[in-house]
Amino acid sequence: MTIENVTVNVTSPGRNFVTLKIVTSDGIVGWGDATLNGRELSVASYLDDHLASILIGRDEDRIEDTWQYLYRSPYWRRGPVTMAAIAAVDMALWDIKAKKAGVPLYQLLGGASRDGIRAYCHASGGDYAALKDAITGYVESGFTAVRVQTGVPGLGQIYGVATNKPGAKYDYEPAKRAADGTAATAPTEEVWDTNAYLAHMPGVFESIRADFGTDLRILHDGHHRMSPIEAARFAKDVEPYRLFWLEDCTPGEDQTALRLVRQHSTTPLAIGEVFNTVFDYQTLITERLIDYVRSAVTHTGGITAMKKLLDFAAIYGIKSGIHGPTDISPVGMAAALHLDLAIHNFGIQEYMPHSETTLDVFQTSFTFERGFLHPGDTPGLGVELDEEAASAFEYTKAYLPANRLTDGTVHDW
Ligand code: GCO
Ligand code: MG
Repeated sequence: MTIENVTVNVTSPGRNFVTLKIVTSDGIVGWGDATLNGRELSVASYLDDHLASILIGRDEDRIEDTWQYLYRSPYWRRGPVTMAAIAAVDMALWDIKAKKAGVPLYQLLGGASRDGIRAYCHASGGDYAALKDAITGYVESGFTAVRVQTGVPGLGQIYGVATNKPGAKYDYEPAKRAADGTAATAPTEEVWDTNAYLAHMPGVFESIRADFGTDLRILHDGHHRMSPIEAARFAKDVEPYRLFWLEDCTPGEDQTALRLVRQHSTTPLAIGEVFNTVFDYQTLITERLIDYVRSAVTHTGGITAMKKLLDFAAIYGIKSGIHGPTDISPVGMAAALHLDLAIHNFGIQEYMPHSETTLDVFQTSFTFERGFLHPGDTPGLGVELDEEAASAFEYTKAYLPANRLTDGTVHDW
């Protein structure tokens, strides 16, 4: 059989998503996530304008060959747009292969290596009282691992901290529309002060340990904002609070920056959500500078590439921590869960539940119970996009915020 039809769906049920649909000549449908937060239409164009016609007539079973063809044959390689487009094709082909075999995808990846996938959620609050309230809510709902982000005295709204009042909802949305819900025209800007942050955070972790004990897994995201020496000091300062990981402490493109952090501390390090190939990790993995690989299946070329990356990491004792915010669609999330269940070097899975509006459009078979996720046993990835429901939600431009230091200097993400 061959690939007969390739279409790109752009929809915005609460937030923007780009989904690839591949249909084979015998009518099997495969779905792939191509959502690149704040740059969605670039990937939609890459798929529509450059890849769709190449795929028509190809044998849908030749997943490895198709991946290599899409990655190696063009003159231009890598980059988030290209790798998100390749990821969507790859996921859709694995979805088709598993549907044809009549098994959930994890069976084709070697079968389950565990019964459930430990998930971490996002708890945040403008001050410690709100953060504590959020953590308490998540612990009571069964989470055994919590990412904590909080406001810093003297600074206003900070990325990763919910604006919602405590007791309502503790998550934040990683991209912003205009205040009235219509399309944004530019990113909002936030003010950042690394010194104030470094002075404030150790006390927050101390309070969390005092209030929640030693069992709770605590994670924290630095969002690439520290210099190498600042990150080294921070990682050392928070050692007594035994973080599960410190994520993205330095800018992602400088792999050697983490050498300095590693020399000074035993706080476990995670990085990679902005990476898109195994080459972004070459130094980090071979020199054992990190403990967790944070890539998204959606931004790293799909299941084929992610499996190889994680197998490479396994040789060095490095585990997975696959990216799972709301800007990864339920299709991309399902791809992560099948990998999580199958690989041996699973670490933890990020889980930021999608809104009900999103889940009305994407029908999912994955489950979450008492802190653990499972992809379900529906053949394929286990997610179907309801195109009719999706058509009611028009694409609405939204941006991740930018940030500047207190003197107005543009700062790192
Ligand atoms: C995380 C993140 C996200 C990203 C977002 C970018 O989940 O760890 O840092 O909030 O910033 O996915 O699109
Ligand atoms: Mg992150």
